[in-house]
Amino acid sequence: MIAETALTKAQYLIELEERYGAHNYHPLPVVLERGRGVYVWDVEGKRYYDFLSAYSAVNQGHCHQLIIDVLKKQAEKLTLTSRAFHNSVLGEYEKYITEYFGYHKVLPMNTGVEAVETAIKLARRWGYEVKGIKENKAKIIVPEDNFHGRTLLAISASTDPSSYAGFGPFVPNFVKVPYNDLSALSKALDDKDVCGFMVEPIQGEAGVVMPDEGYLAKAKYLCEKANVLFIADEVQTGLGRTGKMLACEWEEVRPDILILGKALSGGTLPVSAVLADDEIMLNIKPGEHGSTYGGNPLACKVAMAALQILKDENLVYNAMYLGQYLRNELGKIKSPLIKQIRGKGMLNAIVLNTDKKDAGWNLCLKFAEHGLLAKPTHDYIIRLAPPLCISKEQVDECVQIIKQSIKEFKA
Ligand code: IF1
Repeated sequence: MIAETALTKAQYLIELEERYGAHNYHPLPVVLERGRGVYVWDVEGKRYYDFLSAYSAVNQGHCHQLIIDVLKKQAEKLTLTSRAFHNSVLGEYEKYITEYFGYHKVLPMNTGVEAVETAIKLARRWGYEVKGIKENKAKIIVPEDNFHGRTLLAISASTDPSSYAGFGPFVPNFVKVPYNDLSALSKALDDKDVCGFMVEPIQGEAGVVMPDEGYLAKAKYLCEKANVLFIADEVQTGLGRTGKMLACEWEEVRPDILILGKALSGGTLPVSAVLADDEIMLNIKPGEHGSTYGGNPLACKVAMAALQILKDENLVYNAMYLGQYLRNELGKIKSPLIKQIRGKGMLNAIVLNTDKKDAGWNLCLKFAEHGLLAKPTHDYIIRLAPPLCISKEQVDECVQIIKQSIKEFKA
């Protein structure tokens, strides 16, 4: 038993998680109970700016009314049939999303990592059926320091021991090359057994790491030359986050396989998708891949609303414009603690000039004290990624919070 009386409500709820939940996370000591737009409130009623946006899942803002309305309405009607039967929303959604992104077909899944798995299966199948790779020989090239999720396949692609160590044996045939290194990629592409190159246009977990301008476009060109599929993991960078609908658009790259997730549901339920043309998609036949919840009518309705909002509310432009403004304003803060401000659109990071392991964590505690939530990655990098519906006035207020926090901060 955990005695409720001696603790604050927040402490009690944290205790419960600690006691009964697996210890696979180390959250900031804030317990949230409500959200709206760019704001979240904790159980004591304190309001915060959300500068994590559930790792970019709530680009449209928390509890967007239109998404909630659509969700409620469809939830009263029909939520899940499985794919054993047709449902009255799936086809409409498939038409909508393929026209939205300009692909022949979509394969609906739930979480981001499932969409990653799907993309790899598609690429391998294409490798065998179309490219003519010998059975079980297909290879996938991935950059180092990638993050694609937590399944055995995704961690097999990882070069971060905190993701993969102690979980082997791993899925074979991932070829790892340095990110942003075209000559390493080019060499790896010489191998005729390679069927795909999977890349994040900006590496999120690595700390908002941006490749040099031209990297994606040249990588795409090299892939085409080598008859290898260019697979973009836009689970985090897609759907307006970086100031374009897709981050690949910054270099006018059209991925052969496009992976989406997170904000596809505006933070309401796990909805992911893989988009590709027929030559790739139709190599998977009935019974060869799927998921109980993938393509459920509730998810389909929500996804259409979530995508429509990005356009109707001009959120992509807002992300580009205010992202630039945010970096500019942060750049004016004079502090020896700040090493670099970087990012694209509303996917940004402050890199701290320190070797103290808990500096990022402690600064985020300061932010929280002043009403802004963010989370450090790799100890000294703080990601700043608010919902895309943020206003200029709100950005101004947040810059003041960040400025004040840094001023008060003692590493
Ligand atoms: C966690 C980071 C973000 C992703 C890309 C696929 C997935 C993700 C590019 C899998 C997921 C998450 C998951 C979250 C932390 C997080 C994250 F900090 F690790 F790097 F977003 F920045 N591809 N990213 O970023 O999607 O299966 O989770 O739906 O707690 O693990 P998922």
